[in-house]
Amino acid sequence: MKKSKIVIIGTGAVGSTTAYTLLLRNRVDELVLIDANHNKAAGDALDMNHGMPFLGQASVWAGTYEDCAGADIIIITAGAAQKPGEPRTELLKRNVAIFDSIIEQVLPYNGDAILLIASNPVDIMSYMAYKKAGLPIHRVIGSGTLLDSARFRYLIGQKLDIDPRSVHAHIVGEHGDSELPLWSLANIAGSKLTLSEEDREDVFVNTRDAAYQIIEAKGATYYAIALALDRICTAILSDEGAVLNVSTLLNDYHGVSDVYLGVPCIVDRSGVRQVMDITITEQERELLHKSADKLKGLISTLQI
Ligand code: 6V0
Repeated sequence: MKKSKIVIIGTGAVGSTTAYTLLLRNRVDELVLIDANHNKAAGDALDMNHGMPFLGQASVWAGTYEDCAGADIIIITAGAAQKPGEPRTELLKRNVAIFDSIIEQVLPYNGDAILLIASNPVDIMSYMAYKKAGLPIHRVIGSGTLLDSARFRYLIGQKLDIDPRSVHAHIVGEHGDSELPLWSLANIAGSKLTLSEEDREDVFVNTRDAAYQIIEAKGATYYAIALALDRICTAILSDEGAVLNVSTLLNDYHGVSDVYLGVPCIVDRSGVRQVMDITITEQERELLHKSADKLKGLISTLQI
């Protein structure tokens, strides 16, 4: 059987937690950690290898771009941290430069892998990676609103005392401030949610602002995003055809085109096999357009 190989570029809080999650869940045979700070990646690899007597058989090492050869999935979680007082648009420009250089270094060794982007702003970085790499759309995937949808489902589950795995609900649009809840589709076993307007507002605000709350409390968010990335990798490696709210390039999706946004997609071994055709309300459509326009405005400030 072909061994599965995943490369993680950027082994900070998100990258290293994702690596650990993939190992714990036995998802991967070969795991390569690449970071501009090679010592950090080497330390992480050593630390994880010391857990092998408790885990089983997986090879983990701190590598170089040559090690991208033969990888099934290349996850990019590298990013510059915001400097005090630095505007987001400046941070965006620095992150675009980092992505430029990463993709330039990956492509000579692997043009066949699926690129899975988590670095923020994830929808713009995914669009940028798609444009830069020249790979088919279905093989450049952003983590999108999968994490936001998980937060949403968890919070709805808390309100109704229902297991979040039994809550079907979607956040779409930007992974960020302009995202929107699709209340019109939210259901539990096909039944509409019995939540008051007040509860809905509370659930959505806490979903949208979750990252701010966690960063305020401990500086970074990494456990739930690591599980979300693991979920996407599993859907790909096991050829699942799972419906996940990942970020993909939209083409006349409720009138939105030429921007990456998180929407329900069917994910399998090919990557994003298909964007789900869903029915949304006029109000949801308007909010989706606003989210797209915001990202397009930011993209227009970049040289892509
Ligand atoms: P971090 O802990 O600062 O790690 C970033 C890592 O990237 C560091 O180890 C750097 O050394 C490394 N790095 C920087 N430049 C390069 C380069 N050119 N090549 C290789 N490595 C490089 O950040 P953290 O891990 O907390 O976050 C990483 C990214 O994920 C950020 O952009 C976050 O905003 C983003 N997140 C995205 C989420 C999502 O839902 N998509 C969720 C959480 C965080």
